[in-house]
Amino acid sequence: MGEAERRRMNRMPAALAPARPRTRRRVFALTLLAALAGSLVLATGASADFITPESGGGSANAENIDTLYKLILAVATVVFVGVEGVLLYSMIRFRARKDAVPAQIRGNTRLEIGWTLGAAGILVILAIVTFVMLDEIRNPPNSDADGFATQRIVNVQNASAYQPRPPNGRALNIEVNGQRYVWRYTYPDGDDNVLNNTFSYETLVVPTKTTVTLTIKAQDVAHSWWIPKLGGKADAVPGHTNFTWFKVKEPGTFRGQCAELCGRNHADMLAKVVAVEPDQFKTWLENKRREIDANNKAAEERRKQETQDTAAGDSPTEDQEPTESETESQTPAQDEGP
Ligand SMILES: [Cu+2]
Repeated sequence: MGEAERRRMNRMPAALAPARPRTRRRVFALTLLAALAGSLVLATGASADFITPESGGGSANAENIDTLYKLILAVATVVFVGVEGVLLYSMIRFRARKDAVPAQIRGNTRLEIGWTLGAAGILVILAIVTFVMLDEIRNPPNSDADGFATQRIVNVQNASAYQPRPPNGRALNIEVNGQRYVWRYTYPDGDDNVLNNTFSYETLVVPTKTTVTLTIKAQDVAHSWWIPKLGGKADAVPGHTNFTWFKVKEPGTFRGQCAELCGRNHADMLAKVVAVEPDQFKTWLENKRREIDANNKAAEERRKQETQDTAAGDSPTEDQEPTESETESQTPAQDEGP
């Protein structure tokens, strides 16, 4: 008997052995359990903010993005577990050895129409829910009654994108300017001249309960504004104005960073949003204004001093020119010389 023949003979009893339903059921149960456990580990609650978007600032856009993501993830998990479950069950339950003739079944029209309509129905429902929620994600709400007093948003120059604004048209509109490698924030002051506005770098201070709209620009290369807990990213592109918004409920600090590789020190381009109570914000804004004014005044004095010094002599070394009395006292001494 040849080697191949013997192997074939040895395999025969196994192929003909009667099914062992209890073992199969146990394998199936264990597999299903593993699949369920796996999907639970991947599910939202077990790993909050790990696979789902961050939120927590109370800003409706970030919350809605997060909710929408979790909703779709839940539906997808149910579909995944269902499909994989049926697949694994069929593989184990109807497993057959070589040469077995499978049951001859042709298509089941009712079943096929059923799962086609089912899948389409799930997609339609998800699409409707998405479009309903998209409105609250894109369009800012009004500030709360006890929020910071804001002005009407005026049209931004060179705005080439749609600027969402609250129903009453009022918001604290702050310009975010990306530059290598820092974020600059310009706060509104009510007049058309932006050169004398209050500004800050890196840390953006905002009032709570107030709709903050951001006008996002870049002055050198493309950057990307991103504070994960306050919503999605917004690209800062030279020559183009982008918009986003947020409305923070409670005071807090929200960190982020530039999300577009913009050069050697891209990693240092951090951003921080500090939300404070509206009256605290008012005080901060006034203090910042005073600080900037004081610095401007000091710079002006220095400039004036330098102008005077330059007028007094042609070169800086001549600034230390001896005074008249010194000159007089020196001159006779020189004259007394031999
Ligand atoms: Cu950058």
